[in-house]
Amino acid sequence: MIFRQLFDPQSSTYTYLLADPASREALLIDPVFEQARRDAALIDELGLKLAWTLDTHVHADHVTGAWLLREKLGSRIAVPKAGGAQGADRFLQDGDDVGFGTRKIKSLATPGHTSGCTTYVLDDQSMAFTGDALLIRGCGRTDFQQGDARTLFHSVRERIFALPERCLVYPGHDYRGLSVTSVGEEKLFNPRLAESIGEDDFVGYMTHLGLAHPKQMEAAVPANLKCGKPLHQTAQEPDWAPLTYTFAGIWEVQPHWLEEHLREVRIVDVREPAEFNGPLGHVPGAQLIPLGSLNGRSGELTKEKPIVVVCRSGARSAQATVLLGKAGFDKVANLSGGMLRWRAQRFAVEGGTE
Ligand SMILES: N[C@@H](CCC(=O)N[C@@H](CS)C(=O)NCC(=O)O)C(=O)O
Ligand SMILES: [Fe+2]
Repeated sequence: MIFRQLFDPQSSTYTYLLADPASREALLIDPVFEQARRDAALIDELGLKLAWTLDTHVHADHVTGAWLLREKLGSRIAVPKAGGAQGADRFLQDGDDVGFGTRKIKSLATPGHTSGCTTYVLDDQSMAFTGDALLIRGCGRTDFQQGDARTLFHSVRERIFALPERCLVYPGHDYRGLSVTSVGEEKLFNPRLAESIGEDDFVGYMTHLGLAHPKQMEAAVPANLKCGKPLHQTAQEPDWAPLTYTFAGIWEVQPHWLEEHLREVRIVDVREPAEFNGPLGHVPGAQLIPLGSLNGRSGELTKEKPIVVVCRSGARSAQATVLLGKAGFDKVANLSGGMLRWRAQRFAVEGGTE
């Protein structure tokens, strides 16, 4: 199986990508709205087709990417029925399966952090995605969204701890830099829920957590009750060229587009002078500003025309797009593959040798 654990640093949320290598069908558990573009780029680069997004619960601290990914990629949305969210394609109940290729995920109702919390268990019980029911050496709070400590205690002890001890536990969040645990490990070492701890001890612990409400809660909960559909139109994707967004976070333009639109953009070549005038030559009309002096010389550029940045292979110019973005240029893209691909595709150059 193809498996990736992705992280949103803003909310400390984990998103999980699972895919069947033969059919290339994928699903995403707990995608984050602001990371939808990143997730879509990864899915594209791995050659996958996103069949489903699944949410473990109605999140209080971030907006789900479910709606946005359905818009972008045509994936379908599955949510726990008990969470009360509207606008999904499937409403899951305890025991329901969601398939991707030859594999499937089973819903296990594990309420307590919220009343609709669901743990998703892989068909061979090798992995469980516990959302905020069970965290690594911790658990989700129980002081809002119909949270209830006694209910959570029974969900973890009777349902999650009934899974095989070898089953890896992937949580919805981690606030300390931990990434994965197992059922056996949490049974022994969870300071709130280990098998040696009683129900009343747990309830007492949870009653006195004293946490401030999540900063995004007032905006996140209503948005998540609509599967992350925004109230207002979201920021436009760049439309000055058919750009692609890489998993590394870079906007790229293909050489054949640049060749047809040379006059509409400003081309900045960030190689060294010897390379610019060397055997590879340069794109006609390109201006030379070596990467090392780009920060100091970005004042020479105007914002009227979009900027396409070029180097030998596309690596230094990718870095240059980030520098220019920080300097306030919003229409910037990297020439995919740099001069090497430009030459390989036999487009015109100034200077250089045949
Ligand atoms: N400071 C965080 C708080 C996040 C928070 O409360 N997270 C919930 C999950 S939605 C939780 O259960 N946290 C458990 C904990 O912090 O121990 C924020 O503002 O987003
Ligand atoms: Fe949560």
